[in-house]
Amino acid sequence: MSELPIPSELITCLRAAHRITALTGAGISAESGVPTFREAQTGLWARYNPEELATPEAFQRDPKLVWEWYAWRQERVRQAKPNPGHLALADIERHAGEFSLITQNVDGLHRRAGSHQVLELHGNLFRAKCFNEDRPVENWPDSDDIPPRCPRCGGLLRPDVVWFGESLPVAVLRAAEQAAANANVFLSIGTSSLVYPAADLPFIALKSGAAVVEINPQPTPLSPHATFSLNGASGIILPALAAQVWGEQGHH
Ligand code: BV8
Repeated sequence: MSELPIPSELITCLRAAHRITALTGAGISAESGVPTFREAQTGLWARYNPEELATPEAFQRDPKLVWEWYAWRQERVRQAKPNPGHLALADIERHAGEFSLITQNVDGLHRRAGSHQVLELHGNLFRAKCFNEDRPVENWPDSDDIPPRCPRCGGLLRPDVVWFGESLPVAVLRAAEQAAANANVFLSIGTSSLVYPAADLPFIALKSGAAVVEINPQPTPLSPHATFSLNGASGIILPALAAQVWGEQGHH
């Protein structure tokens, strides 16, 4: 792996950090072949805007359509595997001091890469909950119903993800805000920094005096405020960063 030019000040900063916090978005899963949230959807779903589908209104209007969109995304993720960016973050969790990983992603790829502490701000694609009770449902009897029905109350099942206009899980968001406020270095990786309250987290870190590192091939609203901007793919940059700071062999 050719040594990527990671700024030497950043290497020094990461080595000196007692606490590192990382926030990831859909971009970290792009190299696993999982389309980012705003990338044009393919095939049947090309005509839909994800921001319109990922809402309680869309589900109430057409529960079958929304359930099938998530079933399609589950299938895409099952066929995907963690990429070197996910694996590097699992390495960093093992070798850095205190490390917190916060993700906006619902694909579960960080856990499949070996990360243990993962704060899932927006839930998880592979969990379902009852739309009426707003309580998780682990399994349900086979049936042709789409969406399936809650075995407890007969209500419709829905994906256990946070839709636009819905609140984030309070405990998870509070832990994420703490991890941002206590970080010496905050890594913002593969996110367009457009969706709130997740997009607030790097600013909480900045206010607490942290160095903010943005890893993204494109500029975002965070870029002008970042201490370091590494303009490239996370699957390339994160293994190089892990290797140069913690001496880990990057995942080839
Ligand atoms: C809330 C789960 C209120 C579902 C998601 C008007 C009406 C209603 C709400 C609002 C409104 N205006 C503002 C809001 C608030 C709204 C919001 O922020 N909207 C935005 C669009 C303006 N937020 C909410 O609604 C949140 N809830 O505010 O509740 C409330 C308050 C009190 C009480 C009650 C209610 C809920 C937000 C959560 C929505 N759910 N996902 C699902 O996945 O189906 S968000 C969804 O977008 C994804 O989770 C994703 O995380 C998120 C952001 O997308 P990104 O992850 O950044 O991905 P994106 O595609 O955008 O960008 C990819 C990036 O990667 C790019 O920058 C690209 O350059 C980069 N990249 C590409 N390749 C690579 C790469 N980077 C590195 N390496 C690569 N190889």
